[in-house]
Amino acid sequence: MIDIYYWPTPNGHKVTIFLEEAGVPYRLVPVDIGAGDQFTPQFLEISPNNRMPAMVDPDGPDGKAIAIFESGAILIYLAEKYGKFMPKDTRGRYAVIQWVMWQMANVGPMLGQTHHFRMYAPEVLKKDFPPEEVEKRVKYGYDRYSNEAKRLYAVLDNELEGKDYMCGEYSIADMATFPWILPYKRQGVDLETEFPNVRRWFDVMKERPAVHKAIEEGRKVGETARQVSDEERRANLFGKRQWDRGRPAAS
Ligand SMILES: N[C@@H](CCC(=O)N[C@@H](CS)C(=O)NCC(=O)O)C(=O)O
Repeated sequence: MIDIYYWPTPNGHKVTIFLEEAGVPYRLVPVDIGAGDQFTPQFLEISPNNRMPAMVDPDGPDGKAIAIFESGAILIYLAEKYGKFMPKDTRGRYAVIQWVMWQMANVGPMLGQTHHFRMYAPEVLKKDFPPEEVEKRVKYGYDRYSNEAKRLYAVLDNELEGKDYMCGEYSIADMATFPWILPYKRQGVDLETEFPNVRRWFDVMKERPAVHKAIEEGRKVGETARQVSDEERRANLFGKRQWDRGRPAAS
């Protein structure tokens, strides 16, 4: 059975949405990123960038196990293995792959930074600075990534004009992008008035039973989160480097 090294985050949801949609059995191996599981030697063996999700398929292309990290690579692998959610002709295939790459290179990293500067940076800074100073320090990143978020929503909105899904047919491009749009309110985005095509697509995606199930399964995994101090959680998520976990420091 396919093992997904997983925590209920947008990048994790992408993969479970595919597996639920395709009806492929899988097992979730929790990687509690707040508690630092992403730094264990066993996990780094399959995901050297210390990020989840990662996948181990015991039944790889040559009959041997294969490990893959990066959610976009996992989606492409699964789409090819199961012959689903990606067209087979070269033109259609690359139409989907380019939007998966767009999500991976833009939507994930930029909206991740949007979350960081709108939510986490103020939380971290308020430990050391008074509110006016926090606001001053956070403002550049806050504005920069909130604007970038809107730019990306506009790109998506244009692409969805007159279409049910990003590439016409439902595909891994939608599965990759939707989980990052789910927390749109946190990104300071108003779907209703500014991005009507995204709103329509969002509502369709949210109602898909497999999407629902994937997010629900994720919620259950989230309930297993271990108790760690705020300080430890922040260090794991925003500061820790692999060499803090036993690797020699760079000189
Ligand atoms: N480009 C990677 C990004 C993965 C990623 O950033 N995962 C986050 C959670 S969404 C993570 O593992 N964070 C742990 C950490 O920051 O140490 C992918 O799409 O798989």
